[in-house]
Amino acid sequence: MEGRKNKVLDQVIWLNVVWMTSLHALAFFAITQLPKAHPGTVLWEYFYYVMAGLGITAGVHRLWSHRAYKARLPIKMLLAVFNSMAFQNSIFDWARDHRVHHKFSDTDADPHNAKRGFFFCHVGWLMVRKHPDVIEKGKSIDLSDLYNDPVVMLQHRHYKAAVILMCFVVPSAVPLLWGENLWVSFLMSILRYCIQLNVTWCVNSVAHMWGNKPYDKSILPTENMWVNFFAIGEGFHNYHHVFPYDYATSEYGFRYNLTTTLIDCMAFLGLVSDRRTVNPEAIKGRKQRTGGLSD
Ligand code: ST9
Ligand code: ZN
Ligand code: ZN
Repeated sequence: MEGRKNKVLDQVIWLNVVWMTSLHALAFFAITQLPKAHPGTVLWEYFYYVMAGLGITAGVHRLWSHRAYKARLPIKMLLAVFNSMAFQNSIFDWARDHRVHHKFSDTDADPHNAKRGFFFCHVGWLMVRKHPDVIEKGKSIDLSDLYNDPVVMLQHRHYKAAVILMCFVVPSAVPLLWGENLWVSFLMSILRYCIQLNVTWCVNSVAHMWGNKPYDKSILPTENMWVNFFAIGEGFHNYHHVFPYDYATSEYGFRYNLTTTLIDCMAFLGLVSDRRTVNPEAIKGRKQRTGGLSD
């Protein structure tokens, strides 16, 4: 019944279907062109993947969506630039959807409700109009901190230009310095972008479907170390949904968590502060009360 209701409500945005299909087709073609790429270009795109990734994990996720730590202005500006490299919607839109995802996880009010199946929570949700519950219940979320953050609003206002420049133009232009062909360079940027999108989406799909639930067995999010590796520390998703305000997103601190390591380095340099953590006793208690080991 619920499934039927969703089907009736879905309004496909064909432009988005064409965009996502073309992006993936171009990315597959880019794989065939990998042997033509200069090793420097591949290394550069890997470096870009990590920077853009930090714009998501340390930036829009832990800093702006969850306020799990505080950052000084230059770091916020840097993270906003890194975030534009990732082209995953503006910090404002991403953080708004993500807060709604946490508050109404895996219900119709969750933008990427995993109960609607793998395809929907992975990418399908970006190809249809949002369920009315997302918009209706989303109104209950406090976004005043985002409205009052000049860095967030600046990026939101100039988002299209920021993305064209930082996700495509800059990464494709830099390899020309070591003699790379522009078309190959562009294809490598497309490949990096497409891989990063899919890795991020895996947190919504794979890490809401497969893995262990040591902290709360009654919810869908799981711990998934495969996702964690590629998502630079964001695969401890069962823990994260139980303790979303922990800046480390896991009870293991910097271990297996590149993003946490880098936030710790910035704290050591005095660039960030007020890292929020969870009392180990509270974690232990929660595990005993609601945890389970399998799905
Ligand atoms: C992308 C995002 O890929 C990926 C997010 C992944 C999140 C993962 C989280 C996991 C944890 C972190 C892990 C990180 C791992 C990283 C690893 C890296 C190494 N509340 O949205 P619209 C209202 S993006 C309240 O247009 P439609 C609001 O009034 C990919 N209200 O809805 C809004 O107006 P405005 C690239 C809300 O029309 C109005 O509704 N981007 C909320 O249904 C319309 O909003 C694309 O491809 C809310 N939550 O359209 C673009 N939402 O905005 C794709 C909306 O003016 N998106 N309202 O305030 C779209 O084209 C459209 O959004 C749509 C829906 C078709 C999907
Ligand atoms: Zn989640
Ligand atoms: Zn989160």
